[in-house]
Amino acid sequence: MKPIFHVTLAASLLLTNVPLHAQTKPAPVIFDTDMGNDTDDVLALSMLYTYHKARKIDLKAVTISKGHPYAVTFTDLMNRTYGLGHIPLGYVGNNGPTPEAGGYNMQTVKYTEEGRAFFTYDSTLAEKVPEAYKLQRKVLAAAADGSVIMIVVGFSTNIARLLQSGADEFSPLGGRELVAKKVKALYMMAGMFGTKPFPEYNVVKDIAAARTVFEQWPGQIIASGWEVGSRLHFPARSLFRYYPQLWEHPLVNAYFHYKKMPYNRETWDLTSVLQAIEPGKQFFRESAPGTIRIEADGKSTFSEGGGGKHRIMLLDEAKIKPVLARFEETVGGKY
Ligand SMILES: [Ca+2]
Repeated sequence: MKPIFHVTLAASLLLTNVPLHAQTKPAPVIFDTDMGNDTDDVLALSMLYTYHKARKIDLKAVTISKGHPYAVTFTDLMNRTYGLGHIPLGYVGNNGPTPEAGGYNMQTVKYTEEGRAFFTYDSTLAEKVPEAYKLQRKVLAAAADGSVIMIVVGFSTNIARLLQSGADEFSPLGGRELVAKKVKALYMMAGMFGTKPFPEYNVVKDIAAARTVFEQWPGQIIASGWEVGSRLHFPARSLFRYYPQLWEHPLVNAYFHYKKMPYNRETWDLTSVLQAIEPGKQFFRESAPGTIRIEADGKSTFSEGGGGKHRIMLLDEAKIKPVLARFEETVGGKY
């Protein structure tokens, strides 16, 4: 009987060879991105794929806030490349911010070498997917109360539209009530809270939407200001290690298109993903709660206290190395 026992034990170990965290239900996540304006969006999305495959999260939707249709086309190529082509996409529409093509979306999907195309793509996909805030409403309506983690690493356009939305086929609740009921926390890469603040890109491209969100969001907001990710430079060499396909992989292809290699890009968007999904590891500190305000010119300020529900992320010098190491792993598909 002994050998049989061992075989059975080995088989059962194989069957149960899943990480401990998989035993809890993965957290539903909505990722909102201005894909195409900088490479940190691509890296941040690949981190989410890693968490999704490890069943740490359930990536319910990726919504696009860049008003160029190839942002959707490229994001779909990314989803399919990672075997996640079923994850729904939403689009801000061609009237969204930054309607120019950007640095890699179109260049990557159309890329050829010696006449050979590397990728298949759907140039008209943006016309077929739902509007971003509608998809967000659909996901929120179907989720458990207080469960959804929202990560916004572009403009506030889509989530301002979500807040201002009315009852529809998905929910009788208005946007603000729906968010209050379903969203656990909103993690945003937005603003600049360091010394000599300036109007930060994600805010300044749609100031009205950013004001709407910071004034009306009913729940917690954890903001990663420009000053956090600008101190963390993604080691481009790790792409060679984790993505030996190089140009034949859309992530590397996009990274190579965006700037002349080699370069270690700032990791603004990755900081919000890391803090949203692994807050317990304390890669960053969070300030005491307070209020973020957006001035008319797009500058952002944060003041502690006053019963506010906003926090800003803080980075200690000693955490720079461990954060970068975690970025490399999770971008590279290693949980
Ligand atoms: Ca971004």
